[in-house]
Amino acid sequence: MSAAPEPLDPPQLADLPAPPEAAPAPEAETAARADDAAQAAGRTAGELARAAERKAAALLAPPAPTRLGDVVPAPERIEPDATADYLLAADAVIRVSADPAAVAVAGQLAALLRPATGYPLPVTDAATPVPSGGIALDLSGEAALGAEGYRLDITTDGVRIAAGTAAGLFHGVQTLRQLLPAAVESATPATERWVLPGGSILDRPRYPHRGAMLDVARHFFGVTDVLRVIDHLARYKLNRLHLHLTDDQGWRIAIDSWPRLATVGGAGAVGEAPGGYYTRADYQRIVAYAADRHITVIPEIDLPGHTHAALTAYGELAPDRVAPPPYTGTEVGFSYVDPASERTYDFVADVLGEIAALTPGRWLHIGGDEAFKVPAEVYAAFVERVQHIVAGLGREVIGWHQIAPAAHADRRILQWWGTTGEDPVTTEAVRRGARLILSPGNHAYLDMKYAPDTPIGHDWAGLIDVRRAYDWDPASHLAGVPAEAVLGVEAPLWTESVTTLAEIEFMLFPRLPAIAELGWSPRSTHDWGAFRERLALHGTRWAAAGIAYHRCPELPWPATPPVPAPRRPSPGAEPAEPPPVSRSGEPPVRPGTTPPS
Ligand code: TNX
Repeated sequence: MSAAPEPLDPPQLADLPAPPEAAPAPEAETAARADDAAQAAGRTAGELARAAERKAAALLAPPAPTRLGDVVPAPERIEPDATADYLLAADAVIRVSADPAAVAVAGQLAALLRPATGYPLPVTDAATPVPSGGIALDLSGEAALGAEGYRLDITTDGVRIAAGTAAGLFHGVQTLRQLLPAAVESATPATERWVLPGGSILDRPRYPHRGAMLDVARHFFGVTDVLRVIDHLARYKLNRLHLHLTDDQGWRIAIDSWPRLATVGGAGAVGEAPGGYYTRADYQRIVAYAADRHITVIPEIDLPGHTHAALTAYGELAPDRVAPPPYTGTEVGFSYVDPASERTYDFVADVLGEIAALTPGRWLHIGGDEAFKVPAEVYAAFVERVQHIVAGLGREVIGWHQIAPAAHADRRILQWWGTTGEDPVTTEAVRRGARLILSPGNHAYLDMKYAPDTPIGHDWAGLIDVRRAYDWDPASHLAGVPAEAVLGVEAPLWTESVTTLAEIEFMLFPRLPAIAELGWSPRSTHDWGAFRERLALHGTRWAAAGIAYHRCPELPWPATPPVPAPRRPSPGAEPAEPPPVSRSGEPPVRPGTTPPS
């Protein structure tokens, strides 16, 4: 078995070094002794006096509107302290360790908080950042927090986030954001007391792979849409964006050595929708934006099937050497590049080589699904050659679980999308060393409808309401697969019927946070009743951020979200807040989409 997920020994908050505490205010002491004590704690008497003032102000303030436990995904450990609520003041400073990656996170935090608070929130670096009435981001190298964990302490004197990595600080910032009043999501200054609930959180992910997939091939989504999806992933501590870049209906990335793939193969989409493709610069912009949010892009070139768009551009790759006309329908399984032609392997090597050169991440996804017309032995031999090409590029292979029968390749990963709880072929591949990402079609496929009347989406894997998205355990999902072979979870969004950003958001929210929680939170926190309460509170945040979401009946949405939604909800969504935006008009009906009943 190759590397197992990061070990999870259960640390206690007490196991970790305590944050540097401010010395308690020396009440009945002389000024000189107070100064000595203050200096011992690295603070002047004036600073201590201000800390005491802040403590008094916080005690007089109304309690924080958000509870420390209202975080999604649920943190590993929470210790609330009702006496320690913190009021963010207009003159608060963000102090951060003098490390470029940490300073970048501090800049992101300031950029998150400035629009709604209207506070300047200057960022300054320090050898050992302490809150001093503001927010400290401390890259302290606490090894027990792992590659992505963080510790958050909220006291009347400020907030301290400590982590061993910038990714950990970034995740801590997402938690901090969720603990502020929902109006923090507003793009314009809001009148609000920015009170945070006191206490401590210790948090680390259950799995190293927590992803979402966006199909940009069936319908094309431009760079700004993808960047916004990346923001959504970041909020919920996901760390992988899998881009399904090629399919029968469109090829979406420029390849210099095979230019017609994008210009010809990228021209169309499902139905009448416009095509499009990412230039190299576009793709690099997406990769860099994701990396700034500690998210790795996993590009997928689907092979040998789902390649009709490539064949329209280069007939030489087709078994009959004839370039077919474009395909705009939604059938699957009919196309393939010729596995018997050496030219096909030139194509694969050139394409994967160019993509690898643009992609800093370790993984190349080679698809492998639904190549129904390729005989089994030919298919396995093809996959083995492609695995070899990927290894030659210094990268690790991910493929849909159909690649299981092919010989093992070092560190290869299978992405399970079946709808049953067992599959001997996949189990056998795991026995030979493969590891798994779980995307069970009947729980994690966000292109499935929520309910029979959902205006867009499929139902071949069943209806997936929030409870169904949430109620499964990645560790025991596939019979015969040991828990150590599971790297994590991923929620794919196929876009045969999804045509706009609002529709993407409508399918992601509120289900994406459910999958995110399965990937991040310890199993001991798993509790549908508590989750639905916590998640429903986020509707107010999504409305404030202008995110379209489905107000599905299974969640206890707050009756009157206090923050108005600036954007029109997507078709089928209940209005996010009164006064309602008109739900005029029928949801769009497109080729390949079942009209709503
Ligand atoms: C199956 S899942 C597919 C996709 C479709 C999806 C629709 C997988 C690896 N292949 O080609 O878009 O179903 O739900």
